[in-house]
Amino acid sequence: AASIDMLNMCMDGKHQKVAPGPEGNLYQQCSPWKDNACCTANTSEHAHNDNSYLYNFNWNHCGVMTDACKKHFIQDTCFYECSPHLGPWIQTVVNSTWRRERILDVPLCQEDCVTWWNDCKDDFTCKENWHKGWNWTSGHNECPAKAECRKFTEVFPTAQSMCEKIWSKSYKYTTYTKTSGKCMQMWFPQGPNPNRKVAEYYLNKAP
Ligand code: FOL
Repeated sequence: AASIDMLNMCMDGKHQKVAPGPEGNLYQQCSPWKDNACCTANTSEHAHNDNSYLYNFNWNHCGVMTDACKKHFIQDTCFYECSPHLGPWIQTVVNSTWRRERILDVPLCQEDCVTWWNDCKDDFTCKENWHKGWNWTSGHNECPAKAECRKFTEVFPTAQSMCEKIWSKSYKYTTYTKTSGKCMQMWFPQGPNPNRKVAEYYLNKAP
């Protein structure tokens, strides 16, 4: 509809607010979004937990995930739940039990993807796509019988493969750097959200 502000909106996911707005406090790694967020304080806190109620997702499905690696998954959760500037990449999902909208091909800054992949090099996983195909009988995701735990770098030979495949193309790998204004930053310091201008760039660039 004409009244939708593509540069300041929330996706219709599982936990996002209906509209973005200030939150007095957001927890730790989600705090950069506190001035204008799609996540609540409660969501931001749970984003930091293992097997959190958000998706009951178990980072430790192939042994304990290292803290160095996990911090990027926490940051990804903050980005996914809190970002008010994903409008240009929000898509309707037809067959989903848990969300009506998703993000597709969000251009991620190269450093954010590469440091994430580098910090997970000592970790293990059994699946390339973390959205689908888990065994949920225990209440959290476990590796399905046929899937063996392998090194992250075997499952994801490149940073690009990890960032693009792990959440079914939520992200698009780019070679743009954080100062370019042409890629979205998962990590940014407290202050004005640099991703608004990036969303504006892609919105106006669209055919
Ligand atoms: N981060 C980003 N950047 N993009 C995302 O889309 C994203 N999504 C999640 C977390 N961080 C994200 C949510 N993760 C299931 C698995 C993972 C998950 C949410 C739900 C799940 O229930 N999978 C079932 C299939 C459910 C269905 O598709 O209906 C499974 O088979 O394992």
